[in-house]
Amino acid sequence: MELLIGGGTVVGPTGAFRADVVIDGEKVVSIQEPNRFDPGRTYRFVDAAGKYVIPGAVDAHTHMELPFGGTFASDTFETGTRAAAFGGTTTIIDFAVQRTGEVVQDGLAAWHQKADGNCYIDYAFHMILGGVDEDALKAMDQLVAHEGITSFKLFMAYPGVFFSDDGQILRAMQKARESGAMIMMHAENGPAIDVLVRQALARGETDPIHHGITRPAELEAEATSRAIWLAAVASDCPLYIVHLSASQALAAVAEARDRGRNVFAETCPQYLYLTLEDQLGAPGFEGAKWVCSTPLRSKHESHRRDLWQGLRTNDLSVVSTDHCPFCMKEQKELGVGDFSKIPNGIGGVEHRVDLLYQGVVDGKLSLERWVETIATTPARMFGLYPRKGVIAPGSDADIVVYDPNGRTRISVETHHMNMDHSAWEGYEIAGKVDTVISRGDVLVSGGQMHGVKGRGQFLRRGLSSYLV
Ligand code: DUC
Ligand code: ZN
Ligand code: ZN
Repeated sequence: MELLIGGGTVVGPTGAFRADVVIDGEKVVSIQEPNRFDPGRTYRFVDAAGKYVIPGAVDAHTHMELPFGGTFASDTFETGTRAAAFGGTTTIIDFAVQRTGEVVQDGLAAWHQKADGNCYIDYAFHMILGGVDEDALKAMDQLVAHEGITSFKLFMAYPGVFFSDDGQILRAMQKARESGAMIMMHAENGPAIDVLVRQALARGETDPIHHGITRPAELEAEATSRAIWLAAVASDCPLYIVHLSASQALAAVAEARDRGRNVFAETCPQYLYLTLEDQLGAPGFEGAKWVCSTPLRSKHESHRRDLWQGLRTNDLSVVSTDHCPFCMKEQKELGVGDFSKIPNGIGGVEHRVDLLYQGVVDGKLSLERWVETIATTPARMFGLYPRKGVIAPGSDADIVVYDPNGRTRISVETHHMNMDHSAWEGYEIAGKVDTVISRGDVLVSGGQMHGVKGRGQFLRRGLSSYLV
């Protein structure tokens, strides 16, 4: 029986209009004038009166079970995708990992094994390259041609762990340029950061706030510029800067885009709302909850204002979470007395749709731009469009009914992520995820999960829609 989402306002990047959406099986079949449904047919009905009907959100940056700092990110694909669904995200793109010294295809196979049969929502992978050598370069072509993986993350940070030097980066960019793949860059100058970290620890500066102080905005800006120029040398290789947090890095991206370069960037909710002083600088060891890289920036500088502006001007095209949760107990605690040992990451896969909707309520984003940055652009950026990211005939029926009259209060008591704290404890949002539909299944309604683990499918991705 067809499913009809009736009486709502359908929102997409180009506008919002009253319409009913009809779903047959896993696909959207029509978007039609309200109340004009065929009287001779019976439908299952989702009442969207007074609510927004938006494409299921696509989180292009998550790290389920990431090995990091001697431990693993605390959400599995099971717990993480379930939490994502509660928050209105119906697709994640997670980062498969090639550890240094490991064969790329082995790293990918291990990631499939973690995810296969465990996901509540659809998922795809980027590939982290922990070592660019001849084999890895060949593997890039193979992954693009045969595995549906068309983006590769490199690190200018974390020497000895994921770090690639400039020569390795250039070679990977040249390879990506040939196939049309996207290079995703963690842009921070790791060797310089390591010097500052050692100096701070030698001075006895061990609290979590020093994680942020030793990763200054200048070293994000420097690495971002260097990545942009290396991509230019690689004949304008497509480049996507992940988790951009600093105004100076944003300026480098904006300048490159003004020069017509294939340069894109994302930011994350934590950089739009949270700060070095208020969160990372919380008393005692509390600040460890907000240790992530790139770090939260100072509230006395213009970062947050500039990031919101960058979202409006499209110099920031995407909002992802960089969901990388660690519990305080036994995980973040590894860094008591030495901030450099705190596993880096914030969990937020459940909250991105709400947190960005608050930007609409606050007048910082339009309704259309909200949908574009959380759903449509990530789908287009990473080769999932038009299957994902849009409500259109033929697209997957991944749909969120969002209630602008509802309220959401974020707390560890009510979230679904596998974390013993919330980075967003007490945050109130003037809106609420009402119903979440994934490939035609009503996954979440009435605050309950109706889906089962393992229903989520692996998505083979094409090339980015933004490249000519
Ligand atoms: N940043 C984080 O905060 N966590 C995992 C890896 C990264 O780049
Ligand atoms: Zn990163
Ligand atoms: Zn990340």
